[in-house]
Amino acid sequence: TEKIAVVPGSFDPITNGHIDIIRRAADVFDTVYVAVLNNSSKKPLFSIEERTALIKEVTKDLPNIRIETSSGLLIDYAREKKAKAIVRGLRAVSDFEYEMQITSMNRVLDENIETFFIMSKNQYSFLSSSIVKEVAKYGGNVSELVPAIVEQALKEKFAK
Ligand code: COD
Repeated sequence: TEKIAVVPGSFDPITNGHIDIIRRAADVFDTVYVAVLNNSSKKPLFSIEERTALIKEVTKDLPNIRIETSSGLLIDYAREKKAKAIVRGLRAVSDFEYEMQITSMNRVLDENIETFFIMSKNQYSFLSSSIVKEVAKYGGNVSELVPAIVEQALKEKFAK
């Protein structure tokens, strides 16, 4: 049977760290849904449409991934997609507490969907969308951290 996973996130914007996790998930699972969701504790810089378009562009060489958005609960989305797994990335120890919380909550909501963690590559373990936005806002060079098209989108956003 087809093994389906969901890689959820706010992706505001997608970074090389996210891309690494998506690629590695796509290597293990038959189909990977990248779900662009709202994190109610974050105020996004890019709209859902902009974030989705950037992800589509930088992952277009991967045949087995689908990029979608959803405004509801992650677990409902995962169930709807018949996903067996939610895949999350783990960077430093600082991610652990938060990831434990959402994993436990999602397990209460549906105990049949597993959460899998992929450890970040060393070179990306301190990379986050927030850091990228902070650096780009003040005109710093983010070309090692995000694809060129994302770098361009950040420039345009902060030029306004
Ligand atoms: N290296 C490896 N992994 C990374 C890196 C990196 N450099 N940067 C980010 N990641 C991983 C993150 O650890 C995460 O697993 C994923 O990439 C996405 O990260 P973000 O920051 O874009 O996404 P989050 O953490 O804001 O996503 C939170 C959700 C949107 C998934 C969450 O808020 C959610 O599920 N919202 C929907 C409503 C819901 O169901 N809420 C209840 C949850 S209990």
